[in-house]
Amino acid sequence: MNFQDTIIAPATPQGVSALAVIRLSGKDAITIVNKVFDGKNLNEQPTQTAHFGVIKDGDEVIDEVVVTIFREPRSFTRENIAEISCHGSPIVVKDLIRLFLKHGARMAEPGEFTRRAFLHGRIDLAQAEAIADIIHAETENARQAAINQMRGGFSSEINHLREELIHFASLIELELDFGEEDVEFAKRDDLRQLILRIQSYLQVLIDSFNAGNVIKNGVPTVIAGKPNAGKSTLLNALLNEERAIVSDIPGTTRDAIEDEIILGGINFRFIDTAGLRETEDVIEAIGVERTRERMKKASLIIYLFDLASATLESIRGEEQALHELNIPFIKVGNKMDKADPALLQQLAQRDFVFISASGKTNLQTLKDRLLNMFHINTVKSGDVLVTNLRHYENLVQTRDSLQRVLTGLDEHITGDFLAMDIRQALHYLGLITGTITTEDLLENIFSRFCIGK
Ligand SMILES: Nc1nc2c(ncn2[C@@H]2O[C@H](COP(=O)(O)OP(=O)(O)OP(=O)(O)O)[C@@H](O)[C@H]2O)c(=O)[nH]1
Ligand SMILES: [Mg+2]
Repeated sequence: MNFQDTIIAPATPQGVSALAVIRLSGKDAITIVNKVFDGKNLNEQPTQTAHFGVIKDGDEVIDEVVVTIFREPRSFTRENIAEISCHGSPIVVKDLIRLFLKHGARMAEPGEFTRRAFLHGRIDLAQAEAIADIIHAETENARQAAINQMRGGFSSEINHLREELIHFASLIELELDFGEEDVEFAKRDDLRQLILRIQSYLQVLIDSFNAGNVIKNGVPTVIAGKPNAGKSTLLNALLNEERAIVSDIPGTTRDAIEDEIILGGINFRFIDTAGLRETEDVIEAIGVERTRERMKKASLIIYLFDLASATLESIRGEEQALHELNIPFIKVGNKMDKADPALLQQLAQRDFVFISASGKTNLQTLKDRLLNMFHINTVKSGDVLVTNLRHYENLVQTRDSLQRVLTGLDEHITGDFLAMDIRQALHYLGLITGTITTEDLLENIFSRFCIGK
């Protein structure tokens, strides 16, 4: 990838719309557009201004447009940018892009605009990742969490703490230069105080990841149970849609069927599965195997018991197997309309939610239970939440390295070892905001953007 080039990409989705926007960024962005723009001389216009005119290929008018220009460094990429608002026809967009390619622009790679913004110091890596999250946010909460991160989030605090730590690291390294002499430039007590301060900040961020992850990625929730328990009926009832086939023949569902709904600001992805049983049917057996795999990977299991046919003994056996999975679950007794009152009595103290999926009875109780598993408040402007696994992992690594520094201080280890652990912590902190990067990491992050971002 050559960052000297001037790049171009549509900034709006493909398809017919009232307007479409094409964006160019790079040294020649404005001059390239100026070559084909009939209106004013764009090269003489100040930054942050919009200009009406027509774009011509030779004598042929391609479209009437508005060109907005941003001059470096006052633009998103800190390069010259020209944004062309044209009519929202795929043909117009294609013809305009082809014309600009002919005049020296090249197609942008996915995420290249944002990558340039990062390379020019306009945003840090965590903010760049937040931009992708904003685009992909599916709930109000996810959007707000991403906006907060893009607007600075924990980046500035982390950079600040990192600088304080660098200060100590260099003092300790200076001590090492004095070799034999017994000097101490870095006051050990001050260092300990600083690390304790950083640790408590890191811990708040680390603890926020549980909620952050749920907010950003939703909760994959597997609906499991024996054949005919009413799993597909429940999925349909939750979705308010006849999504899965329901029948009184055990073994109806084979492939997993999934769909999402937003409850209380959280995106739940419900996965209806094949009923659990030993079976001679080869296809059904594959389905059952898949159910077991899905259950192991779920964040939550809604386990359905068929109260019309279960006994206390059979229920105990299923409960046992469910506990062994070690995954959060909700025990749901379905077909309460057909249940033996004596059985209901026996189960009363065993933490069941009783519903009738076909009668849509008590579904609200089940939904409340779902939400209660996740204590998530509405995300407000300014709340700092870690939603990104990469950030979370680096925060944990930083905390662990700093813990080694603290232990080292307690054991009065020598400066060179202290310095090593501090450097390690600095490394992980730097990875979060992108002070330290590798080509692979950048490739990995930006390739997940769409073209034009
Ligand atoms: N009486 C009663 N019947 C129900 C209830 N919920 C589901 N059923 C019936 O139970 C039968 C099985 O329902 P399904 O939803 O297909 O069951 P399933 O768990 O998906 O079954 P498999 O896909 O075979 O594993 C159907 O005849 C439903 O109409 C309920 O609350 N009460
Ligand atoms: Mg089913």
